[in-house]
Amino acid sequence: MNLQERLAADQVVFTAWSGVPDALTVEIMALQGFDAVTLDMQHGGHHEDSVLRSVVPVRHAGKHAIVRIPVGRFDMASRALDFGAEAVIAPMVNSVADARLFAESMKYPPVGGRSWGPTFGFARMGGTSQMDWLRSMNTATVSFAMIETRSALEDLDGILATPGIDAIFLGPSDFSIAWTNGAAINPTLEDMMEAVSDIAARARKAGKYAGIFVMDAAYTGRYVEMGYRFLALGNEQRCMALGAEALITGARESIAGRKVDGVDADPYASASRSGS
Ligand code: 3PY
Ligand code: MG
Repeated sequence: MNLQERLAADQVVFTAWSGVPDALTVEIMALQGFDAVTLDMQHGGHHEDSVLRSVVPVRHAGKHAIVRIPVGRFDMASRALDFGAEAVIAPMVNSVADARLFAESMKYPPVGGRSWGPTFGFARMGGTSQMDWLRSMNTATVSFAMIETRSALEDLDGILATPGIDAIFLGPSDFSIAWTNGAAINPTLEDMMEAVSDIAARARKAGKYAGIFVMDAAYTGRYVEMGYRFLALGNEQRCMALGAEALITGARESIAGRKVDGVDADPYASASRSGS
């Protein structure tokens, strides 16, 4: 199943978040247990060349390749699709006008104005007939409009009603900054959870999909209960930090209390005892 079919089937989809613009690193992320990898061009280091190269290991691992474009770079949305991405996440879609521009770049006529030229994507996605591609791609690709400001919230129904917008993706960090008028950054701010829940409900009611960036894995169940199905998890830094912490903790626990030739096997235990 492609990403759109999985979301239509109401499946939970977990995406890794990649900010290291290197196809070998993306390959490692793609080979973990995620369903998809999102290549981040907004705050991550990905750029056109790294996206062009990184879609390959993601698809090779049987995962969905997704790109988050920089703010307002709707030209890059079409290019990401031409490179073989299945979905594009556009940050800071703050109005119906933004949503229209995004949809225009994501969908072929008559829905939008995407220009023809899937130079890499056609072969990467197993295309066989240009007409089939033209006919199928408007539904097979997923456009996620990011909701992360007060103006986006005010225009939510219009954004959801925009032809060619398939889904919303909530950015809880920016949303918390907007929610508190710049007083705080707290992606799990309890005070905004009702709004976070309402956004998913309104998206689903409009027949669109809802996604969110999960900053704290413990909130995942709550988000799924609210109606979010597309859930973005950690980037390379977070995965490495968690993995390294688990490894080093496991190794320390394993040697704690053991002696080698009468000396503590745990170098940190001896070091702290000697005061160094
Ligand atoms: C946000 O939380 O603002 C994001 O953009 C997450 O990716
Ligand atoms: Mg954001």
